[in-house]
Amino acid sequence: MQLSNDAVLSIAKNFKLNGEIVDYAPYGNGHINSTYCLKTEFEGTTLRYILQRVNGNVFKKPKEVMKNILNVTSFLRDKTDNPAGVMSLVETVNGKPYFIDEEGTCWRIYTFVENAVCLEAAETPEDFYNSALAFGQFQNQLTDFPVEKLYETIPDFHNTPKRFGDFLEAVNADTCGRAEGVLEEIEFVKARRDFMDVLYDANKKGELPIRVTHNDTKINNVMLSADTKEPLCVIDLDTIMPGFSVNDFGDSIRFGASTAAEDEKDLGKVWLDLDLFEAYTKGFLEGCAGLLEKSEIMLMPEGAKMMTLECGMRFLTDYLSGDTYFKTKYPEHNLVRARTQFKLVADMEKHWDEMKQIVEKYI
Ligand code: ADP
Ligand code: GN1
Ligand code: MG
Repeated sequence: MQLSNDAVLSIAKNFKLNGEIVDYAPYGNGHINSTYCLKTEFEGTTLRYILQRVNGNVFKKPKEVMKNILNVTSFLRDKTDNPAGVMSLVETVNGKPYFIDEEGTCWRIYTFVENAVCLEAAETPEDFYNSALAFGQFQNQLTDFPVEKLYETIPDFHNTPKRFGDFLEAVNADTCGRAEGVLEEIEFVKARRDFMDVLYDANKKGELPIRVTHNDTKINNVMLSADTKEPLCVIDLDTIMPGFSVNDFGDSIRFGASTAAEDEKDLGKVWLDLDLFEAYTKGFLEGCAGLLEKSEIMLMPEGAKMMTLECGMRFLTDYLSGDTYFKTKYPEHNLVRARTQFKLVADMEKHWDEMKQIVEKYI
């Protein structure tokens, strides 16, 4: 959804911005929210802000999303001596951290994280290592955050067995008549039915604790210092919820250790890059600084495969259901994305022993 100038200005005027808005444009590559960069002129300099329309189809209780973000960011701010490393919301003129418009849609403004880069793909293994440090440190800093204070902003977000049930329902309903064209992909998922319980089973056995996790750890959800590329700030805090550390690890691998983009059409270009896998493993464990248990670390390859399989299944479910969840740019977009995920899963299975050995090196 793109807004007219007038609409942006009428939303933005509800917030306490410094200066007058002189420019705005859609911004970033997120699949869920609508993001705009606003520019204002203030005392002779240009300031930037991030305006976001929270997707009410995905986040049914946006006020709970905002409460989580406020709680977590104030907790992190109390811990740090670098406030630039924590996301900061701009208040509305009524002193609120978000604005609800006439249609009930939730809007918020963050100050722009300046002197930083947000990458769609690592340019070097060091970039990826730095993003791993950022997410590992984030995990570590939140270890004593009171988990009972968190709302589950998307229930069962990384409940892969439940996602599998939703997928089967979408196949059976076949509301768009698309199932016949993707029988191979459907079989690929069904053949991995048993694997989907692995992390929940480990949790039941006491091998995988529930922690406060980010749950959407793509490299484009972290800002690195523009000068040094060192970790600066973790962003996209909408899905902070109780979860498994190995899923935070795994979602980063899914997106960032692939040799191709998430929506690459040529599957011949899509592989798991084991050097990137190792760089991330090293960085994530360093960032976690001894927090993770051995049994948990041993399950990191499972986290990578789980997040990749789950995400592929989610893209395919959305394709079968008429593309109502993820933003798409063309009719087959979700199917293309699902195929890259399944190619990666297959490649992980091929390199399973190597993945395990890499992780063991860092215990
Ligand atoms: P989505 O949930 O749709 O992925 P994000 O919160 O990740 O939305 O924002 C989309 C993009 O906007 C990010 O990938 C990043 O490039 C940019 N962005 C978001 N917040 C900020 C910020 N505070 N400062 C600078 N860039 C930001
Ligand atoms: C979405 O919002 P964004 O683009 O960072 C999605 C993630 C998926 C990802 C796939 C709330 O992330 O779960 O892994 O797309 N976020 C939500 O790229 O569903
Ligand atoms: Mg994002």
